[in-house]
Amino acid sequence: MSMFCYQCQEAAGNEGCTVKGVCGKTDDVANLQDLLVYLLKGVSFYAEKAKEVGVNLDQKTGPFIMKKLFTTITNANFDAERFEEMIDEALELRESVKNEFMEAYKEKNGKEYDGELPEAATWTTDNVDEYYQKGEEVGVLSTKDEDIRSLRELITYGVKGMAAYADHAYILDESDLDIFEFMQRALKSTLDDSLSVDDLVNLVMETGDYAVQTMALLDKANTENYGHPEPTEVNLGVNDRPGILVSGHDLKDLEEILEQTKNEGVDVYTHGEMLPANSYPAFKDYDHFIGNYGNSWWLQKEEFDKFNGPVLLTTNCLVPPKESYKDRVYTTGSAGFSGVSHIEGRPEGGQKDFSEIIEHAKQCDSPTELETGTIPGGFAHESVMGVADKVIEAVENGDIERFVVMAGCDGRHKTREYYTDVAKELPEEAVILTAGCAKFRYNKLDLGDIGGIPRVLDAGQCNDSYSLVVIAQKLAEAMGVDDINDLPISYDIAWYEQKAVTVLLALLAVGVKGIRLGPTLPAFLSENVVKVLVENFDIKPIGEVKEDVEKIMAGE
Ligand code: FSO
Ligand code: SF4
Repeated sequence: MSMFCYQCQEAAGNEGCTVKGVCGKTDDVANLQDLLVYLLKGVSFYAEKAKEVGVNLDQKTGPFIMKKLFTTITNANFDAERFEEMIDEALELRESVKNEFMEAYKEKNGKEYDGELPEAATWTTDNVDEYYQKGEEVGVLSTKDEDIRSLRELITYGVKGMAAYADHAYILDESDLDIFEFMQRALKSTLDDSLSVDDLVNLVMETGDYAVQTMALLDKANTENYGHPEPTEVNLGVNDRPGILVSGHDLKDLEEILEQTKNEGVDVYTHGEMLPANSYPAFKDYDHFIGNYGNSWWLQKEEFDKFNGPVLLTTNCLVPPKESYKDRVYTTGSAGFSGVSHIEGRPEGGQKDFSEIIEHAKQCDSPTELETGTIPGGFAHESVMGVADKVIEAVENGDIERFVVMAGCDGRHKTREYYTDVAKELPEEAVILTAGCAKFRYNKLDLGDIGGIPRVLDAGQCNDSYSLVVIAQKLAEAMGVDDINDLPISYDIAWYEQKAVTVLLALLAVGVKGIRLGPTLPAFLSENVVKVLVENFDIKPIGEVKEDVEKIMAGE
């Protein structure tokens, strides 16, 4: 075995990737990612210890940990060289926070610190080659107890997703020191052998609370900068000018691309998780913002080929590019791939420089048409609650019998056809609430509407699952229901990568019970941890379509 990773739903054999990732991640990159996470735990250790002696380093360590964790999410960054550099930076930062802690300790206690130090806080080398070996040693399997390992990883993945959402907010000038503090406390706790299963279960629950807080922060950042998404018919067709395709989740990157392409004779389209950008008022003023091209992330191999112009990956999900279009792929932010051009970060107070992509686009053919027509989007909390009266009336008179939350992710596996089949099988009195790339399994089916309310209400990106929570809470309030589980809402969630873990923990934190989770339960959940989730939250795996739909409609 040269690597071990089981952080996503596509883990080989639903156990773990051991030679190369199903995602395309090499063993080298997997091991470097493990070492980077390990060192971030070491940084967290000192940052938290420093608080005990009255020094708060969160402004310095929090953003660093957040940005680096984001790069280790599935399908974000495949660039070994970039990980070597990040490990260098992490060693440097750890040294600096260590010194600050040691000095403050001595000053406060009048003696040198002589407490225990975990290896993540002390290991170092000058030799980059040793990074690879060390990464293999300190990965997931270094925790021997299966339940402790499972809980440590569940917390780490929840924090990774939180880091991604916090970073999107941070880019839009919204941050929260409490979230940084929690991320560090959680990472430090995964090094602590004295913590029991119960302690770690409590920390898992706390991760859910902070997940809600982080998603709320991002919702605030997005809506304050770009307005509240409004119901929109998103164009699926193409124009005859060359275009730039923007994928991933970063709205600030899209905004700057739109600004910099004004009057350049180049159009802009969204792909995958950038689709919801079409529903924000701020982006509607750009005439050259044409619509959405293609579908879910995993179809990019065919769709990027046909787009003919440059593609910018602002975050995950990147699939190792084919040679036929590799020279047209650009990454930025947390995303990266060896041999692919990377657009550097934003200078203080300025914009990223996308001129290379814009010039590239001008040399390209216009996109090949994949489809025509439109799909509805923009049903985040503000627009759904704007028609709350209509929704409540439809529930009360039986036109809407049930809402089915089918948020989360899409993926390559054929078993995900389950979600398309559920959407088709649900009776006409059911409305699907969705967010994230899971929607691509059914958002182009003609499911009609109920008195003008579309039967698929798309709240936006995976982080906009927060909107679905707000909608549930506000509906409960308006309908005089005390417990959100008494609402006619069922949850049939599809997961893929770590942001979906964060979303799942957020749903548990607001008290949602009875979630169906698929297409498989996470490989990183041990039998006993699954038992805890079943006992406390009635989580269940998906089953057969017909049977599940019957149960969903019966509120089971
Ligand atoms: Fe999907 Fe990928 Fe948004 Fe994920 S594109 S899978 S949960 O990155 O973040 O929903
Ligand atoms: Fe395997 Fe998923 Fe890890 Fe990639 S991210 S190596 S597919 S478990």
